[in-house]
Amino acid sequence: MSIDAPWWTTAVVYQIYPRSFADSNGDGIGDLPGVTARLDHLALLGIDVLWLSPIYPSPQDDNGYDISDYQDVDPLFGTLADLDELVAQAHDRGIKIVMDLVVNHTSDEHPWFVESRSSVDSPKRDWYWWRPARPGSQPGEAGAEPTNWGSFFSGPTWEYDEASGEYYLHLFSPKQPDLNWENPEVREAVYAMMRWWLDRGVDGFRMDVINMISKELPLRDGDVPEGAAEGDGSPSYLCGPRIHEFLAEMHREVFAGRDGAFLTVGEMPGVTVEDARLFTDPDRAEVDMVFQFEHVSVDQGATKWDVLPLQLPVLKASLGRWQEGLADVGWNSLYWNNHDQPRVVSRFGDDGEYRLRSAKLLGTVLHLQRGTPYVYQGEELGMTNAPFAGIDDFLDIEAVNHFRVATGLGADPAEVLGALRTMGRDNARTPMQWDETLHAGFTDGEPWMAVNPNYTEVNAEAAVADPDSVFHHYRRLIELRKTEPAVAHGDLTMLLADDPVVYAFTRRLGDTELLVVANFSGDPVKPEVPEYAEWATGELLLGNLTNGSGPELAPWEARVHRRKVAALS
Ligand code: ISL
Ligand code: CA
Repeated sequence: MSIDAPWWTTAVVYQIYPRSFADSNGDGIGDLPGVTARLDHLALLGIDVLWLSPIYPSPQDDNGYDISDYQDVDPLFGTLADLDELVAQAHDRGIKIVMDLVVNHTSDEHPWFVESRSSVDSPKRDWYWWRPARPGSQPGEAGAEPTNWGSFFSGPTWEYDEASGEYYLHLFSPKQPDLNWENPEVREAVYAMMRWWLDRGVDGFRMDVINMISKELPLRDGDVPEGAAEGDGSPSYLCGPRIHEFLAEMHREVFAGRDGAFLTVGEMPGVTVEDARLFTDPDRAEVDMVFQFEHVSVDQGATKWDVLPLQLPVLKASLGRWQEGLADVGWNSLYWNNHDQPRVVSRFGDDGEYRLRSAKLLGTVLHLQRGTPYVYQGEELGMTNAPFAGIDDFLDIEAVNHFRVATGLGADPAEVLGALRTMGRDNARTPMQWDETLHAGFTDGEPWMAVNPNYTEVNAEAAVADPDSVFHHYRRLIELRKTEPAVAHGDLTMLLADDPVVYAFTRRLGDTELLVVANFSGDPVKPEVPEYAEWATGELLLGNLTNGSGPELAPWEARVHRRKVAALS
């Protein structure tokens, strides 16, 4: 069957967080030669694209998401020549490279910002968001900030610059000032930089918080949620009035008319299905797909630190709505994990007795949906959250600031720590577990962050050697996307919406129908799927138990069945 669809509809992307992937020179920090040396692991897994988290020169306030030079490599990670070598070696293996594009903000040490801050008359003053103090208040005093917004990393979004008597905007850390996309010079500089990377041979971009680049003018106070110290500025900066215009312009200026097969994915906290239809409609030429956040917020309350138990029907309803919403227009990205999320086997699975089985189940449920799957380093091994003993074990700026501010306001330190252990981003950032030698084979030196002690059991070498491992299950899932067209292109129908433990859906393309059934619990269950007895005696395309059969699913069992049906005309 020949299907006319973009190349990335059958692709799988693997995300690397370079600092935690593989260290080649013993300084304890992962680097580019380390990645290159491990490309065969990725080739064996069968992925098509590698997304590299930022490797640019950076003061590392937010581990590289604070960039001080967009057109070089931080010595921590290597050189431009190392990057060229990685691109060449990846291309040799048929793997594309997607760079992280962090252009909502720069580092405060980027020459653009240094120049901007140097004087109110600087030609680059307007490249960032400078504002005077709130009328009637004393510049620099608490409450004098131009708006009442709280930042993602605690504290106000405004930093006072004594020299000029004005404030600059930073939605994230004070070392991450927001660029002013209203200024056409900013946009042109960003597009030129993107073209430079494509000319160098990279294959696309993952665009950091790209739905925050258009701010609604004038900037104004946000509502203050109950119990919060600061206002919610998000209505002013999420999917602002010019966001579609900017992304269409970016596409025109950077990609239009260029030969090659590229991938663009926009990270978009707070994006709705309706917005995403517009962003990913091929006729509008903005981005290929977006990262939405709804399904990784179902276990969170008013803030991410307000941890709620997973309710499977809520998760299913969310993912099901995105499947339906982007069925006829646009395209989904599919992910459980990235460098900002806790490990999924600890979050939605069982990282104890059923670690292997539940990790495979989660991979199955995700990869059998319609969209482009993303695998985050270590997910293919079933890596788990880390046993952080105390606050000193947390290194992420978000965690460190949250602990300081929350306990300063009187929160119980034990409770704050509990939330950090469950939701903290550090869980994703412990070093990749390669083998059972000291520091899991990640480094010959002292790792920048402690290795999860379970590496003696959970590591790539053991997983590759074991045909029943999570690794080989992911390898089979990735292969299935290429060999069974219904996986990439079939339509999707959710089943058993209210079932508290069974995740079930069908996929259909032509005369092929697939059924995915998965038991999200430690008890056996009979799925109430219509005609399941027949399905169960038919073809088992893939499962996470060697001998899965019969009408009942074992604890954390997942099955993919296939049957032939009358083709829809
Ligand atoms: O993890 C989060 C904090 O609760 C998210 O809100 C995260 O900050 C958001 O998804 C944006 O993430 C991206 O931009 C940040 C950077 O810290 C993250 O690592 C990056 O993925 C600022 O550049
Ligand atoms: Ca290193």
